[in-house]
Amino acid sequence: MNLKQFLDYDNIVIQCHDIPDGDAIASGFALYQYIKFHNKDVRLVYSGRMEITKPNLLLMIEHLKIPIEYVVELYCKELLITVDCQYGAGNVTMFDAPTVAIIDHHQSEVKNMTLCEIRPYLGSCSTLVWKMFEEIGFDVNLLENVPTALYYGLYCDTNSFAEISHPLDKDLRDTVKYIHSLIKILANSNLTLFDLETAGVALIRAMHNKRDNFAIIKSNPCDPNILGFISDLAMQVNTINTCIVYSQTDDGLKFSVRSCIREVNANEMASYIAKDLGSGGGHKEKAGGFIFAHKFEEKHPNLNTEAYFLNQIRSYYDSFETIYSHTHHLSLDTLERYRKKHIPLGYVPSSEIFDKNTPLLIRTLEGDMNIEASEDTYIMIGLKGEAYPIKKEKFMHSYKLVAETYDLVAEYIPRAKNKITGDSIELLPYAKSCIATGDVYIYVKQLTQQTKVFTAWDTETYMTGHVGDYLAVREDDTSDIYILENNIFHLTYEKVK
Ligand SMILES: [Mn+2]
Repeated sequence: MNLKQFLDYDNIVIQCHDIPDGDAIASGFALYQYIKFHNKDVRLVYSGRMEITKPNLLLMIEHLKIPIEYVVELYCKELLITVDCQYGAGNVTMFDAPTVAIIDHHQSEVKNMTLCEIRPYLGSCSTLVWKMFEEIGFDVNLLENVPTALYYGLYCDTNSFAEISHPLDKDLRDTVKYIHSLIKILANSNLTLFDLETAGVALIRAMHNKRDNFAIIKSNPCDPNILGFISDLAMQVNTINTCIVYSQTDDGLKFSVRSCIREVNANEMASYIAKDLGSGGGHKEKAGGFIFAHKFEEKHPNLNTEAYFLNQIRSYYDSFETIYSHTHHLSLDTLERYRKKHIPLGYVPSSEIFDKNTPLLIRTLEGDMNIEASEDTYIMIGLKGEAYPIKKEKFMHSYKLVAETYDLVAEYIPRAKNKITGDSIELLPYAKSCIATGDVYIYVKQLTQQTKVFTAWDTETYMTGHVGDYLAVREDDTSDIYILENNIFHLTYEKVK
């Protein structure tokens, strides 16, 4: 679906979910301004049990002049668009409409809708609307107050950007022109005095685990961003390395996760905690997630929530092995020898796109990576858009350059950002093709346990290998230990007799 399709209608109502949050209001407002810009009749509404009371949202509506209306009944003449939610779902009041469209970033609950755009991998619906503007070549800056609204929508849905994970979310955050002073006011109007008391009560009940130095804190029901506030405070304690703060909502458990040690990424721990019961994700140090009540009851009918979180975190800590490349010794005779196949890959000499010594942030679907541009550093681009640095000497030894143009189709094309100027470019236009010379040999072992590897390249960030992935080491450099994802391994390597 693209946004121009809405312009076929003259009468449009945009509906946010009940008890709208900053993201629903922002994405609804952005669509409202776009449709208004094209001189159509448009309304922005929400319904449900109660009207908005949160201080930050009231300020947002006032300062950005958002004409959102609270309704209990609705007459929709032509088109109804639900944003940040799906028509027919439990969190949005259902009104009759001749035609319905959906724009959302939650797990899909609807089928067979023609006007429907759902991208559950995005951190906010604001990101989705922003991306849809970009896809039709519409400049979002033409719409008054919309850039600031979208920025704040993403800010709200990702716990102040702390739990941001998809590169498109980061692109919105880094490129949109927002009003800084207003965001600062909104960001500092989150709590009521009652919320402050809720945080205090929760902190008194903190449970601390000595073996792994984590804390579990149950809070009374509260707004999700209070959970982040409580966990940030708990993390200040010297014996707390990771923590989880959670509270009950109408349909499940909302939780926030923090980590300050390099061996545990908070996003990974969040996804482990929610495994099979919901979803979790975010950032290395800050993450969050949700567990559905009905799934929890079905799987753990006799378990209380404290016990569940305690078991899950303990079993998370027991679930992985950690390898520090520079001190680890792998004995090659227990491993199998493989050769790299002759498939064209992309590469970009870092000094051809940025000046020497420029600190760069390479953004890929798998995450951000920090390197420095130099004549000696090349960036390789893999089959799925994964990118990684390689020393020129090693590159020259392992690949030969080929004339064909390099092309890549992937969910996200890797980008490089100059950390000094903030300029960000797609790597694809600069990429050239190369083919392995055939004398790249590695030794591998299939993993039977989750393994975290601190590579020689980056001693601060681990690569995670899951059961079925491969632990690999280069024949010509046995300190270069890393992880190869199962299907990438099979696509790129072949066994040697
Ligand atoms: Mn949202």
